[in-house]
Amino acid sequence: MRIVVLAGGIGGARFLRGLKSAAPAAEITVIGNTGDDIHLFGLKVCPDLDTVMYTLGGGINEDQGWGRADESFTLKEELAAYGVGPTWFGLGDRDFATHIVRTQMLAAGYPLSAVTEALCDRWQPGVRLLPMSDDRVETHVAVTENGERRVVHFQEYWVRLRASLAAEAVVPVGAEQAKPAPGVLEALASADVILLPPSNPVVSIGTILAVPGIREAVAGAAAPVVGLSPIVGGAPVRGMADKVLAAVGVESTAAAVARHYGADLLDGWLVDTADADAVAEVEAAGIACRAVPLMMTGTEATAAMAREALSLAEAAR
Ligand code: GDP
Ligand code: FO1
Ligand code: CA
Repeated sequence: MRIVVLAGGIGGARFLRGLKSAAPAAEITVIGNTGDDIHLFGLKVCPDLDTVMYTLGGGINEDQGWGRADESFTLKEELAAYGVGPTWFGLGDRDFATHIVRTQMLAAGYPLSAVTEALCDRWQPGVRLLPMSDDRVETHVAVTENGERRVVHFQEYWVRLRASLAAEAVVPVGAEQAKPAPGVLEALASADVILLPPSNPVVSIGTILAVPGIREAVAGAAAPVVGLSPIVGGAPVRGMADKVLAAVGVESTAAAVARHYGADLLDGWLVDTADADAVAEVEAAGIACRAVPLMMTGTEATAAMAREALSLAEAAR
């Protein structure tokens, strides 16, 4: 079975761990979000690709959900001693090595997809990890800070500002000109199932779908498309997805996110048992829906979610 997953960082990565356990024989292709990418200290950092790679490869900081386990921050402290920032972004010593290798390969002319494959040679994530695009896409957020309207990089909004200001607009800069990375459209066309894990619907999956051709390929694929709600009981399980959902005029409810993706894209949608009330509303929108436990408390609970998603896909086929 060929499964394609559109993934952001922490939610996508944790779901993939459960999916691998639920479907050990499946050939899994991950289309990763690169809109969170940022250039720092002359290096290209790809947080969502790295979160998937480290989580599935056994190198993740489990408590945090991002960055390396057993990390130190000597380099960051030395840079700060020179007055070189940003100080608000926590790049660790072990993590720096990944960004140095990536930047060196990009400078030598390799596309991001080839670089990601090379990095995965070390981590062996057990999935084929493709960036959504080899072209540069960077999500920016418009905010009003101290009475002044300005646009900040998504990481600055998320990490420095902790999404404490209203997101007035979320713009995936460069997405319109970007092309899907090699293998992305082919994987979608030949998939048996396409899954949208509980990832951020705006800045993770929304950004992937904003690359021209990808949304069309998902909606037009022969395979059923099933998503899992990242919103449980009217709020994001983790993070501040409600802030960026508000920017696109979507309420933070499991049903509103399903309607935002739309019946043209989704065949099925899983909501948490806490949102069982939403099932009728989602089905009325033309999307098959079931309420099942959706808290990724461990690999077994997450594998059960993956099995429910595959079962709903089978029913929606
Ligand atoms: P990020 O790139 O690190 O922000 O990660 P993603 O975009 O992949 O996913 C973040 C989303 O996953 C957030 O909106 C959370 O609400 C959601 N999420 C995190 N943990 C869980 C969980 O256990 N269950 C569900 N249903 N959603 C979760
Ligand atoms: N998230 C934070 O909240 N604070 C950080 O300092 C931080 C650093 C960081 C470094 C590398 C990396 O791959 C991820 C990092 N993240 C950090 C997580 C990342 O910003 C977010 O998970 C997502 O991009 C939000 O969707
Ligand atoms: Ca992310």
